[in-house]
Amino acid sequence: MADEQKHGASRRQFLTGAAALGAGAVTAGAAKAAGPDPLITEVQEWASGLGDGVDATPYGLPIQYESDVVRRNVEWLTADTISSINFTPIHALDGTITPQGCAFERHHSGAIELKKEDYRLMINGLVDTPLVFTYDDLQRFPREQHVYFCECAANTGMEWAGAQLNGAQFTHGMIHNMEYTGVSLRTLLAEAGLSVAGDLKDKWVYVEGADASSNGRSIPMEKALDDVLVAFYANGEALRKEHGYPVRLVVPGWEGNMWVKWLRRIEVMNAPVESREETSKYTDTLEDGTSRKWTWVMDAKSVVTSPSPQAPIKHGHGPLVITGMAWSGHGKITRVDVSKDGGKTWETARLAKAGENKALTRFYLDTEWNGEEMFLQSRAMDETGYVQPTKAQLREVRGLNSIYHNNCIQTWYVTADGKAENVEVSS
Ligand SMILES: Nc1nc2c(c(=O)[nH]1)N[C@H]1C(S)=C(S)[C@@H](COP(=O)(O)O)O[C@H]1N2
Ligand SMILES: [Mo]
Repeated sequence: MADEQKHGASRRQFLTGAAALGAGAVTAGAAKAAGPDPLITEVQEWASGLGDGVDATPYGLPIQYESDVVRRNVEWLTADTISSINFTPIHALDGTITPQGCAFERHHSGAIELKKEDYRLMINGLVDTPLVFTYDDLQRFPREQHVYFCECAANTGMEWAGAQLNGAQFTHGMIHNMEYTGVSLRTLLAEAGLSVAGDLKDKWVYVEGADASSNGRSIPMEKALDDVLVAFYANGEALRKEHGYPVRLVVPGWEGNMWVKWLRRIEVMNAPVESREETSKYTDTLEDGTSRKWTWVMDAKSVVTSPSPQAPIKHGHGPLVITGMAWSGHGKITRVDVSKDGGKTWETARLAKAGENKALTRFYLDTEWNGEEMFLQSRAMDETGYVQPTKAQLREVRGLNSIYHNNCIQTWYVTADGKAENVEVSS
C-alpha cells in the first residue's frame, strides 16, 4: 500500500499514456509496436559478452554517444584561439553543476601549465607583513566550499543589435557553475596583517595572474573581505589547467573577468589601478555614447535551454518539459516565469531546488504541446525584487552598441515541427 502510494504519480501517468494509445491517438514517446520489439525480445550484443574491466578507464570520459556535448567556438569570434573564448553546451546539460570538461574558457593569452611546486602567491602593498604563499602553505588554512556561477561580462554580448547566434550555447554559454573549495581571501589578508579595523572602506586589492596577459583587476576592499575565495578545487577535483590550475580567484556574483586564473599577486592599494581590463575593456557603452565603469555585479538573467535551436522538440505531441537556468549576482533566484507567446502571458515555472546564493537555479515548466508555434521566453526574479528586463527596456539605456552585461529576456521561436530559432519580438 505504501509502495502503491509512493509510485502513485508515475503510475497514473503511465496509465494515461496507455489509455491514449489504446484509443489510437498519436502520443508522445511510445509508438505502438507493429510486432515484438527485438530490443526487448532478442538477446542483444551488450548482453552476450563481457563489458570493459575496471582497468579500462583510470580517469573516465563521457560515453562516445555523448560526444556532441562539447565546448564550441563561434568562428568569427575565434580568429585567434589563444586570446579567445569558447562556450558551454548549456543546451545539452541539466541540473546546475557544469562539468569542468565542457565549461567555457576565456583566455587573454592562452591556458598556461603551472606546476604546484612552481606556484607562488604574493600579498604585498598596504599590509604589515608582505607574504609569499606556496601551494602547500595555502593547503594549511581553513577551507570553505560554495557553489557559484561564473559568467563572462560579454555573455549574450553579440545580441545587442539583433538576434544573431542560433543556439543557447552561443547566446548564453559563457557561463559555468561549480562547487569551489578554497581559502577565503579575508583569511589570507589577515595573515599578511591587514587590520580589519580602521579605514578599509577606501582601500582596494589589485589581483593579477601568472599568465602573460596577467588580467589585472582592482577589487574594492569591501568585496575582497566579503565572499571572495582563493580556490584550488572545483567540483571535487583540482582545477583544470584551463580554469587556472593550481589556484584561481572566485569573485561570487561579479563578472568573470575578475575571477583571475593562475593567481600570482594581490596588492593592497589606496586606489584602483585603472588597468586595461577595467578601462578600455569591461566598461559599458550607453545610449548617448558615454561609458559606464565599475559595473561588476551580474544582474539576474535566465534562458530556456530546451527546447532551443540546438535542442529541438524531437518527440510528438503531448507532454513537453521546458527547462532552463536562472542566476543572479545579487543573491538567490526566487521565481522564474515562462512565456509561450513572446511575453504576453506568463506561467510560473517550478524551481528544481530553492534558489541558492549567486549560483545557477534549474527551472522546469511541465506542459503540453500540440504543435502550436511558440515564442518561448523566460524571466528571472531575484531576492532583491529585481525582474529580468526585456531587450527593449535594456536598449533604452544601453543603445545598440554595447557589449557587456546584456541580461535581457531571450526569445526562441518554436515551429510546428519542433525546431527552434533565435528571434526578437517587439515589445
Ligand atoms: N589570468 C587570467 N585570468 C582570467 C582570464 C585570463 O585571460 N587570464 N580571463 C578572465 C575572463 S575574461 C573570464 S570570463 C574568466 C573565465 O574563466 P574560465 O576560463 O574558467 O571560464 O576568467 C578570467 N580570468
Ligand atoms: Mo570574460
